[in-house]
Amino acid sequence: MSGGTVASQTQADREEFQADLAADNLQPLWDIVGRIAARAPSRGGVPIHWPWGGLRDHAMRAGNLITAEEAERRVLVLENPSFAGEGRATSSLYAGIQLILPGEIAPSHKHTASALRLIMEGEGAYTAVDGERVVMSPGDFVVTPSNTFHDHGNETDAPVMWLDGLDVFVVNLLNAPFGEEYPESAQPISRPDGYSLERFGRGMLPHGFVRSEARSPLFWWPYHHTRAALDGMRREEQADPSLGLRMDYIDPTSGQSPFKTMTASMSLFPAGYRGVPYRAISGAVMTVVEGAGTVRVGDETWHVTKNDVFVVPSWNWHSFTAEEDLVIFGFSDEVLQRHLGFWREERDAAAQIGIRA
Ligand code: 1HN
Repeated sequence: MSGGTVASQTQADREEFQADLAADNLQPLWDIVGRIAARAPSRGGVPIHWPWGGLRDHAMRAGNLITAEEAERRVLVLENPSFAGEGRATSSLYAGIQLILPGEIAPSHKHTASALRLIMEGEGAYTAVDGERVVMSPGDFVVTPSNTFHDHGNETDAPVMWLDGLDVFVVNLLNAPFGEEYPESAQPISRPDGYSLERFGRGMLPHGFVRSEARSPLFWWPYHHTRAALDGMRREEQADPSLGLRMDYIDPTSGQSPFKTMTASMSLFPAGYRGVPYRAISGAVMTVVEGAGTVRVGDETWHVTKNDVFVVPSWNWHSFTAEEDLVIFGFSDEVLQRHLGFWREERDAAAQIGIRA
């Protein structure tokens, strides 16, 4: 016997066989294996850049057409053209620009999906999580852990906008979504504004505190703290050749990302920085918090400035160049990929030793 062809085999026989299989809910693996078990990642979406001017204009236009109450959340979803109609920014991440106008409330609800926010414009709107409000400023990072009631309100006289990130597609992959409206638009508040930062954000824990696996008790990371941490790092450390000076947000009671599904970080690229190309298996959504520079992702090159949003899909080479001090917020599925044992990253070794420009 040799491993040759099967005798007396025609295309028609195969097609008939395939039809018979399909009728019994079966598929020949040899036809679909390339689709279901690829040799390398290629379905992370395309690199894409949304300049802030357009995002802001569209968001303000939405503000004239629908209320936050009516919309429940007035959000423009950042959709990767690779996933048209699906609302995905990357294969696993959801991102959107949320606008809340003066006097509005985005009504309280909860759901399985976890959410993160990075404030882009406007000072003084609040988000309420589990009986506590935080009053937010640009650059602040706020999280809504899985299954916690949350509502947002703007009692100021200016619009407030932020970047939302959610793990809805991970939840949906596992068919695990549940959700519930709170009976009133705003949940009752039982603690002073920002109290969780006092209790959990100072390197101490209330005596006897019992950690819940499911959620970070800290849910607000003010930008002035983040920026001070990056400035300290800059004084004392060498920037990573690809990642600049990067700090990751953590749940202080676990030392890990506040989510099991998403990693969030803030990176400083000092003026004049020229990064070495890097790629990782985690797809990411990023936004410029301060400064300006150039971002290369795959075959794309963008000049980026404050509040621009862009997608770095999984396994795409990318690099950063800073004209002036450039601060970039990013979130990705890194923590999940690491937990699953899928993590991979690479640096362009040739560029690192100066063979390539
Ligand atoms: C959600 O609850 C918010 O709470 C924003 O602000 C975006 C997208 C999908 C599902 C739930 C919010 C969302 C969302």
